[in-house]
Amino acid sequence: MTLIRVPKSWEIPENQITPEAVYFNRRRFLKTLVGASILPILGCQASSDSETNKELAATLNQPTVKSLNTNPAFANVDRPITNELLAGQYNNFYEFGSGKSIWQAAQALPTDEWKVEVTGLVKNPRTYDLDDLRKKFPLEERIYRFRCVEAWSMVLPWLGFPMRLLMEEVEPTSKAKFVRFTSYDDPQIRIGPAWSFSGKLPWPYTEGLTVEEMANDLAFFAVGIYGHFLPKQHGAPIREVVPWKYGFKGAKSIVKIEFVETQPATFWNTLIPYEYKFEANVNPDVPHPRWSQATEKFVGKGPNFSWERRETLPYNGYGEYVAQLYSTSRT
Ligand SMILES: Nc1nc2c(c(=O)[nH]1)N[C@H]1C(S)=C(S)[C@@H](COP(=O)(O)O)O[C@H]1N2
Ligand SMILES: [Mo]
Repeated sequence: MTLIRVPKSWEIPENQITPEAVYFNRRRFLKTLVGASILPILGCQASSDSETNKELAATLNQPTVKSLNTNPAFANVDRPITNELLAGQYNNFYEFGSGKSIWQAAQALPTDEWKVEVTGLVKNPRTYDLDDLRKKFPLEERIYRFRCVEAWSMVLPWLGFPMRLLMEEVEPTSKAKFVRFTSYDDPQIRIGPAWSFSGKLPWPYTEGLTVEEMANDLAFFAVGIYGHFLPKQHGAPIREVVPWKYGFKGAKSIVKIEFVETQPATFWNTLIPYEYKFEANVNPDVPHPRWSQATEKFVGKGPNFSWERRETLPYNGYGEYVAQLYSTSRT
């Protein structure tokens, strides 16, 4: 094996660091150096330890969503649904750590007394509690491709409702051009980093869309996954799902939805604007500044992690739904 000197963190130029990927990649690098199996790095430790496996399964075993219909337009995709145990142990949720293995730490998220405030430029401001989120809007299942900006992908069966139904209830005014989503944040509970090589992390996690994007058929609020209400690691009790955009656009554990006039500041775009754009549509032709986006590593049926190399599709395969949003609004 070639001996490579691992640069100290202070020797790595800032432009080589992705906050989203750095800890994971450096861990992988270190493990490779010591000749360890690749499996623990991919989050497979659970498969070899039945106690941990049981604990993981318990976190996923949320109440079942009853009388569920799969929306026929989103019942099939061109690849298998990702194994539930794999999706539930390989997550991005920076509030609970910068690695992928946050599922245990995320159990500290307090979801029982949840409230989501819908505010800003709307005719009917509302606050929804947990029961409203689960019962007010008719729930459906949608099987969507999911593409992280880090070039891994999954297929996930979400349960929830189109964002448009919420818009119809709160009625954004004609001044509202954007929406901003804010994730739950309690510095007492958050164990994720406060700083990265690019600066101070702008907690709480925030994301945003244009109101046209939010009104699109695909834009979805998920309250469940795999037939159950959301486990905490997936962003309980409500998160955004916008499958034509990179994964970081989908804020988890939302507490506030705000309609605003100008493009809102968002978490990754504030931290590293040249790497994480506000729009962030999946586009195989536009490389990330430090890696290609032409292909992705797909996590499939399992039961163990295996990474299948696939071509990345423009708009993650959803161009027929969303391409017109961009050709007409920006000529
Ligand atoms: N609040 C919050 N939401 C978040 C993130 C996060 O760190 N915090 N990570 C994002 C990223 S980068 C991805 S890829 C997805 C991961 O969703 P999953 O773990 O349910 O697959 O969540 C997104 N939403
Ligand atoms: Mo991501």
